Amino acid sequence: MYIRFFLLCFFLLSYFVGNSADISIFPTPQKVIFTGKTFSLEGTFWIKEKNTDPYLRQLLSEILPLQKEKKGRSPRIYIGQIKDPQIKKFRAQIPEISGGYYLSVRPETIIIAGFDQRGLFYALQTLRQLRQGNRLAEADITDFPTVLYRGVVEGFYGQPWSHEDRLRQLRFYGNFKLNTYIYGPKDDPYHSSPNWRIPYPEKEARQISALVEEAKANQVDFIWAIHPGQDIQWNDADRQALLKKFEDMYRLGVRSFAVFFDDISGEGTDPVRQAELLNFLHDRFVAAKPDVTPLIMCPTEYNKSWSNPKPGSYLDILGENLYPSILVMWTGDRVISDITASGLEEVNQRIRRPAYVWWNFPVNDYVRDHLLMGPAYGLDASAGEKMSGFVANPMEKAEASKIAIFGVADYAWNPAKYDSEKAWEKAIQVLMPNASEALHTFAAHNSDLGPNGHKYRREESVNINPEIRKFLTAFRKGDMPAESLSKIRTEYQKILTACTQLSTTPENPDLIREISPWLMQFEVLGKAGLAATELAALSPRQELCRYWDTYSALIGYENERLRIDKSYNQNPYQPGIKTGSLVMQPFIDSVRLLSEQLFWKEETEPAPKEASVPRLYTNIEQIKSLPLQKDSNRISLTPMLEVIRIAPQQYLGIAFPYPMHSAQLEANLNASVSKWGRLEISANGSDWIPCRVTPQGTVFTAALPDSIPFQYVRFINFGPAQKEIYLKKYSLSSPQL
Ligand code: 14T
Repeated sequence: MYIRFFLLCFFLLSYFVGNSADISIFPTPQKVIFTGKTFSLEGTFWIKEKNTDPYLRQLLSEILPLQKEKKGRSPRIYIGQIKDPQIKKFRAQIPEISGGYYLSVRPETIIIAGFDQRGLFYALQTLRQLRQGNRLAEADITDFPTVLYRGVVEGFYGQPWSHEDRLRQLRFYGNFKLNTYIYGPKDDPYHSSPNWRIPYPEKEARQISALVEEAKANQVDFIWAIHPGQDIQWNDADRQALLKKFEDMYRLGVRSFAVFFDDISGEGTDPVRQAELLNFLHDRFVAAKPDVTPLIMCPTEYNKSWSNPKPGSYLDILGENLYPSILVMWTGDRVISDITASGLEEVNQRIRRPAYVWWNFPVNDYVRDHLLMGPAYGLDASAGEKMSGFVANPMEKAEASKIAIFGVADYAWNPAKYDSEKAWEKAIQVLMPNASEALHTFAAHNSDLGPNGHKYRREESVNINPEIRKFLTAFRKGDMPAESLSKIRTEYQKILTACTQLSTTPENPDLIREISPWLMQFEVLGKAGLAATELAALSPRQELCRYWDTYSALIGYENERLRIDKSYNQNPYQPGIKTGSLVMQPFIDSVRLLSEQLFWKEETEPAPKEASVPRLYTNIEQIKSLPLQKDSNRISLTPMLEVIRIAPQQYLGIAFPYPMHSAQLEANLNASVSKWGRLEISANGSDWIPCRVTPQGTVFTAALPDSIPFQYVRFINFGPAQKEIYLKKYSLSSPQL
């Protein structure tokens, strides 16, 4: 009895001792016991079995010094899968799930037992993390993934990842136990309409084969996705074209496939046809080959807010018609969405299977001027059991996406124990072990997306934010809490130090290359922040010269910021470079504005508060939170990638805070609108005057008259039917802006 009690105490104690030592394994294992002890790797290791898989032997030798024969006190290694005789004794300890493993590390014996080849590979990844320099930590680990398929879907709009990006990704996935990479970049012509029917050119084909190989070596399933819905004909010719393309890809080595029906309109959206096609591909392709894995499909109604809730509609039809083996993707309650257990329960009922989660984070194709490098949070600890897979859609910047992907690896392996903050810290250390503090500072201030059409936001600058709020509240009342200001100053100083470190570190050159324009902007932010804190501390009455110098310096940095914003990353969607946009930049703007007010007070008129600005004017719910983009002399609705449904009497336009005359409008709604659409202006928002437009394909322009001042301009559907448009361009230029 007593002995048992002592044993229990011993185990509990050693567990905590082990945890407090500096060992952390990622993704977080299901069950770990550390003894708290480590032992030296000096004595070499031997494997008794002669016929250990050479690939495994190679992997193992990269972690431990191996020898063929027993010499002296060298520890013995047992390595194998559950079916192998050499680990028969340990069978009971191995979780019977693909990827499951049992790992026991002691100075006398090391047991590396996988349920399957993948489990064995994962046991070795864990073993690598138990090594600390020349010592190995003693441990007993029983581990398996909670979510079966875990990884990344390269599914964003914009420049697809390069071949080298992808190779680096696949190695990273192997290291952190992700087993899925879905290839589906929207801007690969051979993935989407109309060229999905055409085989890849030779070079691209060879690269895909190379990726398949690299994926295999890292125990990752390479899944090739096709996106045929925008122009698919529901006839035998297109069905055969798809089959043929799959055969082409099979010949290149691909063994896993997906079909995406997202972001399309028209004929292709029919759920009966979609299910028929998927079932056909299953029968004729998947079932006919010995080594092809179950199909994955992305539905057209891939999130709750876009799905018809009526029983028996789209999702229920898929649920009923699709073979049970076919996996169905889902982004959550919205396009960009946190993931909840209850949300999944709802959709699972309809699609009659556990959803395969497509998480739209850290994808930034709708906020391309921001980097999303903060923690991956908003993932329900209890949702793991309710999904068949979990894949993240990343940024165009592959290396920078790894921070979030690391979080995804940790979450999907063990959702119940996921700690987004810890995973974030660890990811940063993994990406830049020697400059982690600098990367930490950069990532902490490059997390939020800014205002966007999806209303998805992230925390940013969380440690300093309370101090900044406190300071500004006091400063607005005429106080100047010096201690608070000094803390803020230190943070901007930290930003500058981080910039120096990041731009000189030899670590991770690919990451540095990707973030380099943001790094330039970050440095300007640091300098402007220092100038702002200095300005805040000065009295315009007593220190006029210094006040003026500091103010001028601040304006100089402001101009530098705008120059960078206008020179780099000039994509047509969200051009520019934003950094620290939630907290650190607004602090600078506020201090500047308040200082100006302080300075002008008593001298002359008070400086104008922020003037009211043009607003989006629409009654279409789908786009109500879409931000406007302001340029010199031009204001635009932010272009959108999604289909916009515009019902009769619905409109989209701009409302101005002052009367406008002589403006030039240019719009491209990707539709010919002359039969049902009209451009109108109004002075008061109730009496409308139609304008003459000049159509040219799907583009139309209009010269808005200078005889009639107007405060509203709108495009309205005056026809009897709902129409589908895309917001490719909608901008108004005027010298008044
Ligand atoms: F298939 C999906 F699950 C999905 O999310 N599709 C796209 C995806 O390729 C894109 O990267 C992501 C983020 O922009 O959103 C989906 O596409 C959209 C969604 C929209 F709401 C494209 C335009 C939208 F307006």
